[in-house]
Amino acid sequence: MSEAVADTVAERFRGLYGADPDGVWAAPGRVNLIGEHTDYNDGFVMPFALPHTAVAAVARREDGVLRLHSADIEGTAGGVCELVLDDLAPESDKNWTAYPAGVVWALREAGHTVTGADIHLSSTVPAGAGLSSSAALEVVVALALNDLFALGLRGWQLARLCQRAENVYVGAPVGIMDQTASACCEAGHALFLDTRDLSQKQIPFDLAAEGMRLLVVDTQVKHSHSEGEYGKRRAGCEKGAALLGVDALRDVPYAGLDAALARLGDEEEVRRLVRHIVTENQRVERVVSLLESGDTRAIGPVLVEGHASLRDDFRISCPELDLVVDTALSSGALGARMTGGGFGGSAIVLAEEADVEPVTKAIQEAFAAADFIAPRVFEAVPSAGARRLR
Ligand code: GAF
Repeated sequence: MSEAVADTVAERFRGLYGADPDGVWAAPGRVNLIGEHTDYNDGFVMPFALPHTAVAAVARREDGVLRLHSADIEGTAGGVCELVLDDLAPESDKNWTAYPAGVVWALREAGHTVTGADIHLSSTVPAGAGLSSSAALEVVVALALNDLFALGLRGWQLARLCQRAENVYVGAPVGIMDQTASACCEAGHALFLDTRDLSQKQIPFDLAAEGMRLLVVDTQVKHSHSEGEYGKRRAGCEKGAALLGVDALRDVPYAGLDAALARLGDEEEVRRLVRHIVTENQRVERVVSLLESGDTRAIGPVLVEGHASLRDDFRISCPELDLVVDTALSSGALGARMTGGGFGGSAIVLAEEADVEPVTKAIQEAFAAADFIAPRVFEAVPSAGARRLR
């Protein structure tokens, strides 16, 4: 499978640039099992990698030029985009090319020697679906350049540089979860990540072996206009931390939540944000301990609590996401919740293998009855993180 993909992408590279690439790399999108919006609060997250990947065929250049091409990434103009490395400047590019160019900019800004590259990219990660298509693009380019320029950076270091590219070059105030997931996840595992110091633990997560499945339901509601709302939530969380006198909301312990909320007085909106973050961190810890003790089915209700908190306290759900969750639960699923940044995108559904068909059918029927666009449903199998294919 990855051999065939690498062949195709290398072949297209040759057609475009008239020479062989130096190598071919892949980096996946991700699904977040639990731990939403906690990553810019120094908290806990638990994503796993999807089989869907961004693939890059890359050749090194020495002349300070970066050439980028993709035939299948949304927003692709079609032709080869040629950039001069010394001219790369934050927020100068509003196209998809800002993600790979931003990575080159971030590497050079951090003092690494990158002298240019020819890149052809192809991706199967659905765009705008809350499954980290942008992080996959960033990480695959970072990994390729790390290898070709012998930079010696580790996965978490690449993730930090990719986050910087997205924060400063692209101009989106995202946290560190998606890039770390794409760079560091392992097949058959979910990644328990402490976003404060990026310490990690791979938690075995093989639902099929236990007779269950995890479905991704892409509502097809694109969340591309959500940056403003995302930034507002982030600013609200930072305000909460400042009012409570802590570095980040991660520092408010679950046992101290009521006291913290009382201190926030009539700051109703900030109180809701704080309550979500503090309870969400605790939910991640509960899920980790349930998985580690082999009580996998018991994570279902925790996912549902997480959805309620995102819907009612953080206020980032939408009718389509709520319909997936409500329908999944009423048709027999073990748990369900929205996943990713919110305002559209995807939900996840945990179900017994035997219930996958009826639950999927019920969701499809409910969407048709509500006159929503038909959702895209697929099984999420925890897959490998970023890697070199050849
Ligand atoms: C988006 C962001 F990119 C992540 O950093 C994270 O905040 C997530 O939304 C919400 O958990 O995917």
